Amino acid sequence: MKTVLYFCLIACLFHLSHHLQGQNYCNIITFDATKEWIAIVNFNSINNITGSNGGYGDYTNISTSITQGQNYPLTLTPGFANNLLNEYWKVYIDWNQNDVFDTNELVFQSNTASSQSVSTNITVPSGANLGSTRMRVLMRWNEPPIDACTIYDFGEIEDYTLNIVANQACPVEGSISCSTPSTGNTIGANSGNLLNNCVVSTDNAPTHWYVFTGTGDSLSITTCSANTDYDTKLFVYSGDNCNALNCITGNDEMLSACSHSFTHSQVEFSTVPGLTYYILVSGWNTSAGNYQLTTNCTPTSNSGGGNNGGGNNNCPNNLTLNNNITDGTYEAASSVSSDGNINPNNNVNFHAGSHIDLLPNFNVPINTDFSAKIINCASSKPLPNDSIPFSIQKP
Ligand SMILES: [Ca+2]
Ligand SMILES: [Ca+2]
Ligand SMILES: [Ca+2]
Repeated sequence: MKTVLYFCLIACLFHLSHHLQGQNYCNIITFDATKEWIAIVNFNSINNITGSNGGYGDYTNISTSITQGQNYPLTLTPGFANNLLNEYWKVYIDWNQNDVFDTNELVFQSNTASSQSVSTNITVPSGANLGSTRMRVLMRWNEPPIDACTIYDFGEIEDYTLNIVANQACPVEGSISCSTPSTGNTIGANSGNLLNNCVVSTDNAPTHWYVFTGTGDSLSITTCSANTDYDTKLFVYSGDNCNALNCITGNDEMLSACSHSFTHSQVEFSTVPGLTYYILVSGWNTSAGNYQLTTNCTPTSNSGGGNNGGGNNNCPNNLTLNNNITDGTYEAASSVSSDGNINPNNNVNFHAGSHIDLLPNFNVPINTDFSAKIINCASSKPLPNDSIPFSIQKP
């Protein structure tokens, strides 16, 4: 029945390649949208009701504004000429605005074929580039669309424009990576004074925000540089969005560790793969100026024996701590999911390969056990999430 439609191959190829001329995005070629098509695209303020567009609907003149870090519902509805048919969907958004729908920019794919509407929620990445970009909706009969560009047989594609705007609680300058320095100037920037103190006071200085997606490495970030010309502070938070951030670490002065100025700052912490970290470049009191952020990622390694090589997230067989701790048994401290200090009287979570230090004033209740829960590690001895005892060395 549908084979006859392949006869229009040449005509359709010509038609669509002509239709898409002048666009930077990959061309798309569909063969037939006479039996089924994209009928409704509903995303934030977009509610576009259409019939068959002959395989491609260019609705880039229709746009909606969406905010970094926020969620938006998306509902897609197929339309049919006659019988209901089962359709698969994919949606891409070019978050980094490089005119390519990268594989990690697939924001939705339906798992089953359906003749009904499908719905999902789209989260705008905190590090999505600000400004105008493209959303592409693909619908294909009976089989999932292969990618954002590949030729297929029955269905339709529609393009829309999205305007990415900053979250005013933490307007993000961009993403930082493991090894590429970032430079900026905070003079005249928004203040980050809505946040609670995080290790050091947050003050009222103008701020810049960055995001970093966890790699599992230990990440160090410093403003120590000849290109930094003011008294900086650095803060690191994690969270789903910047309206609900958790303090990871903060620093004001590097002191003698920075050869350029003792007022520059440095933080280091273990990252959880895939977790979003918010990096706040701030200043002491109301200080502002030029800065250079230098980043360095190193595979994490724990302080004890038994780890099967650094950075591979294998569960360690045992851990030892080389700290100046008095004899006795110990109650573990607050959950830490990264390198850091253990605070008194809590239990400890940390990631395989993390390094932890006990503070000199670590509280040691008598007759209590000290244990750590190893999470996010790969081997079976001990099992992930098993608690294993620390071996504490005598001073
Ligand atoms: Ca349509
Ligand atoms: Ca892209
Ligand atoms: Ca400082």
